[in-house]
Amino acid sequence: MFIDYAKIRVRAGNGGDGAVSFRREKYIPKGGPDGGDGGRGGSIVVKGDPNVNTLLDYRYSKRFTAANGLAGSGNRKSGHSGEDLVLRMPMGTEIFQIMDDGTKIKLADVTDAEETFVLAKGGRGGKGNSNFATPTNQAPRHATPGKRCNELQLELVLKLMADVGLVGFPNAGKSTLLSVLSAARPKIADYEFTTLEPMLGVVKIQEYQHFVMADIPGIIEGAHMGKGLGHQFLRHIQRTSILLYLIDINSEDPLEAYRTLKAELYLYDNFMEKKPFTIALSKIDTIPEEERAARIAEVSNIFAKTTDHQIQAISSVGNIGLEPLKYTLYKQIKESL
Ligand SMILES: Nc1nc2c(ncn2[C@@H]2O[C@H](COP(=O)(O)OP(=O)(O)OP(=O)(O)O)[C@@H](O)[C@H]2O)c(=O)[nH]1
Ligand SMILES: [Mg+2]
Repeated sequence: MFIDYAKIRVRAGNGGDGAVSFRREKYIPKGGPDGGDGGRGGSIVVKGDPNVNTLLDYRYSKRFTAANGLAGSGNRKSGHSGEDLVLRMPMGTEIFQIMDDGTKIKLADVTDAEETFVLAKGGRGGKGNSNFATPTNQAPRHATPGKRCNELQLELVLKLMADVGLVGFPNAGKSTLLSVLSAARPKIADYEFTTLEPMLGVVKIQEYQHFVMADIPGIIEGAHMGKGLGHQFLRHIQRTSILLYLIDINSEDPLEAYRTLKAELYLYDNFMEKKPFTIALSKIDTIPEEERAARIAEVSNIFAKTTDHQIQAISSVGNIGLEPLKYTLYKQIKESL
């Protein structure tokens, strides 16, 4: 199951207490103070993991506590530090702390594999009484306690990391395109809202050259207000480098379709409009061959009046125009970096 939101509670480990102790040795009646320091508590650390794709784990267990530091002991022995607790999260996870008044503070943005962030630092250990001996007080009887750590409430929001975001009405052929360009096997069917969860696919250009494309559920007018499957998936294309608008060549009004999609993205997030994009007309195999070129030219001309974008005509089923599309996208990604 794909889960892209979770709330959890974390607590770093408390510091161990400092010890009060005095040296006891044969023939030394009055030993000096030798209480050791407490160990540091373990921290709560988050690490980006490319093998984790969902926040599912954080749906089921919601409380995470790092180990406490141990108390110091005699002979100036420091207590052991508590081990850090490492939480592995998918790349693209944003972590917010929810404050008591409900406001949120961003703590981390997990974007790279193996990158770590300390979300909550373990408590410092207390000082043993051996630290407090002075010329006037050679037998101090006090030590300090370790620092106690409070629980933090965190919100985890996953925004998938992809280079290209596929945008289109339901049934436009987005999942089919992803399935022919990559090894991803999304569900495909001849009805709307087949795709219910975002999916990523790696599109290979050549060895060492590839990009990641994200397929999301179809968008309809009003999506930004929650219509259809709504805006809950739009965030997964929020940080792609570019967008690919996919428009069925059989749409009644392809230009209007494109405008509606663009408007929905803009209403969701103004920044989306600034992203570079490519427009592709899908399913051109459904137009009889003798009419095809004319129909493509007709639609391209309509678009040419309002945008200087080249339209790419493709068919995932008929394997038409897919290679040029791949190269166009790849080039656009490189240029956008
Ligand atoms: N003839 C033809 N049919 C296609 C092509 N691409 C997709 N289809 C068909 O169009 C229907 C919808 O395809 P999907 O890939 O599921 O469409 P989608 O955009 O992912 O749809 P949602 O997930 O509902 O938003 C399926 O029946 C596909 O077989 C194409 O290039 N040519
Ligand atoms: Mg789909």
